Amino acid sequence: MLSGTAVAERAAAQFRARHDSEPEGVWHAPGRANLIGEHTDYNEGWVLPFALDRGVVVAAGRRDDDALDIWSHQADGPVTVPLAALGVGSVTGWAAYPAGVAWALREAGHAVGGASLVIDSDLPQGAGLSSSAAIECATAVALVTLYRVSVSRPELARLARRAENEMVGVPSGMMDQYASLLGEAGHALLLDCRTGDSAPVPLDPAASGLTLLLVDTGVRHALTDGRYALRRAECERAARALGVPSLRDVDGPARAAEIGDPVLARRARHVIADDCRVRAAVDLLNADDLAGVGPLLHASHASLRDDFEISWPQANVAAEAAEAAGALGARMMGGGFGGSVIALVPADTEGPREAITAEYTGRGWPPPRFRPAPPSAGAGRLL
Ligand code: GAF
Repeated sequence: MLSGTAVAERAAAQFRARHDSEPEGVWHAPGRANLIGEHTDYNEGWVLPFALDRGVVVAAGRRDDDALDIWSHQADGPVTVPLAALGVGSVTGWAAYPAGVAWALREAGHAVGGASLVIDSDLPQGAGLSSSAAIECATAVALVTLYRVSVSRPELARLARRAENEMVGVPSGMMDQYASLLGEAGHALLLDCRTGDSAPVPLDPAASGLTLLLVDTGVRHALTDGRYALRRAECERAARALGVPSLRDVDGPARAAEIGDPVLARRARHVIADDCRVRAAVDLLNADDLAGVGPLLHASHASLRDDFEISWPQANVAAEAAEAAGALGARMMGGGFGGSVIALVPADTEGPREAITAEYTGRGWPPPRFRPAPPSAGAGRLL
């Protein structure tokens, strides 16, 4: 994988080759990891994600023909679409993410015009690191800067999410776009998904002699495959069964037992308990006790595996092997059914890495990929 700057330079070179002109700028938006709070965002609860040091870049320039011309290093292209033709269903596949952002900005009344966009990335797709939100957010910061449109970061995050919900058709929550746009180096982002209020929370693993290690299990997932939407619908039914607007409004996981349907009761128990774990994690981080978050990660994984039922064998093996080899806690991360595990490990990561790799090779699985995940800055301009 290339570094962020090398990817930005490759995108700029590709822009020159495609358009015979300099890009007006190159913008970057990171992928995200999530420390804790999974499937809580669309239940109007709390999440604690952070921005990664990898992401998506967009080399961009304005056009005077009121069209979008989109090319991606990671996809077949280009896709060209007149702005006037943008609407739900007008663009499908990967290009729906950037085109959807232009559509959402214009729907909100922002005077964004035509643009040439060359997209590149050093973030693996399908690894649960939110490459789709990174495309949306990099496009969003590029377009508003090109057209000198003043939009706050929270509003940009809401519009990027609208693009994903309506143009792509995934009923995702707001966590990924907020993390990508509002993340800060050395911090996680506490986000209240009902109010949209957010606050940075100190998260500096190196200062505690620790590392947040991402384990890409190699199992690919897509939020578009219907299983994410099914969980969301189950949570809505669980909230109705409890007579509350959303699961956010339930005080503690014990109340889930009031739900007659055992599947819905388990779904609710996970969401309510993970909301509690987010707030416990914030208290620990504010008390400079990152190590204390380890048991919360362990409990969250068990809850995602047994109650929410979205973990997968490679994630379970990675989390268990990491903890057996000295991790303070580990859990599956993201939408589920594939992607990455996040493990809180000692700064010397070799023991857990070797243990996980040995478990994988012993089962005949391809070895996983490891990436340290230092909490990094949110989206901005690179060149
Ligand atoms: C995906 C979604 F896009 C997020 O909104 C969130 O629901 C997450 O899965 C699960 O916590 O990343």
